[in-house]
Amino acid sequence: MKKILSGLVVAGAFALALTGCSTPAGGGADDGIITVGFAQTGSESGWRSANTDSMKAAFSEANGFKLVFNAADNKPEAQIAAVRSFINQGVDAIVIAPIVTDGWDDVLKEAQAANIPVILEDRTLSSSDSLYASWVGLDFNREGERAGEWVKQNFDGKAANLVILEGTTGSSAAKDRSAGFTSAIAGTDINVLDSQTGNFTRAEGKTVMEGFLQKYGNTINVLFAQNDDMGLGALDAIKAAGLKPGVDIQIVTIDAVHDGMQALANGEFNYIVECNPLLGEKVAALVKSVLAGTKVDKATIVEDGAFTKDDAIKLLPTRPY
Ligand code: GYE
Repeated sequence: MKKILSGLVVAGAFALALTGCSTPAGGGADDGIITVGFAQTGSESGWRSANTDSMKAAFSEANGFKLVFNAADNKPEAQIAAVRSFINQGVDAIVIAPIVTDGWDDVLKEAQAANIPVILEDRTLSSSDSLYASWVGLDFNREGERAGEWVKQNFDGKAANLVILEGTTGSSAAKDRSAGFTSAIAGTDINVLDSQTGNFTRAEGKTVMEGFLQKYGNTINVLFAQNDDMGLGALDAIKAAGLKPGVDIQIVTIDAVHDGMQALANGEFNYIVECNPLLGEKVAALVKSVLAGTKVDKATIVEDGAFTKDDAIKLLPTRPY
């Protein structure tokens, strides 16, 4: 923390003396603690909870951080306001999990003008990469493609009817998963009946699936939900319509959080493409490197797997989230 009140410095030095720690090099104005503002999307899904937990664990006091956490409830303007407030507070670094890709130029330029490095985690944004130091996340396009490859393998040649629950409109996760999925099923005879956003939440996944079932009845053969939570919401709608999820309507989702893996083990989901939320340690290491002036990669992609029912049964007992 650079901009610290002198009283706090004294208190901090006293605490350090008590615990036997030495004053950091340079002493005085810098207590060695790195203050990081983290602008999280919200708390829309199981994936998000696991990601928030991972970030809070990595940006702990024991690791030398003070974390200023904000969750924007999936409202892009609120997230930009949170970043602006981090700049005003004079934090040492800002981490953003961008809700949507667009609208970031101004606030990123403000951070740059204030000399505060920005590190992105999870989703990407559309601003020039000169406006942020680094990004760590997943290959959403490949995730969508893997889901599409599974649909192609199981349904091509059957004139199957498919519905899609998309993630948050304007998010890189939704855009790239849609693009990857569409390219994987291109040229097949799979018929996309409908595709609507369920905003990555269980509640909206359920409501939108209810609408699909009203409109298309039992002609739906397969559902692609762009995250587990929307798929889990859809399970309720499918059961309420008197249909058997996993059998009457086969389901492929993305994430592989605990409840999703449980549904897969139960035979209610048929396939899950993994999306790893445990990014905290990688982000914390990037923040330290950037602040130390070490050159870092502009992009770090974390590998994902994909799971069947048998995998889920085997892995469930040891899954960390
Ligand atoms: O798949 C979904 C969450 O951006 C990868 O956001 C993330 C997505 C994740 O709400 O569950």
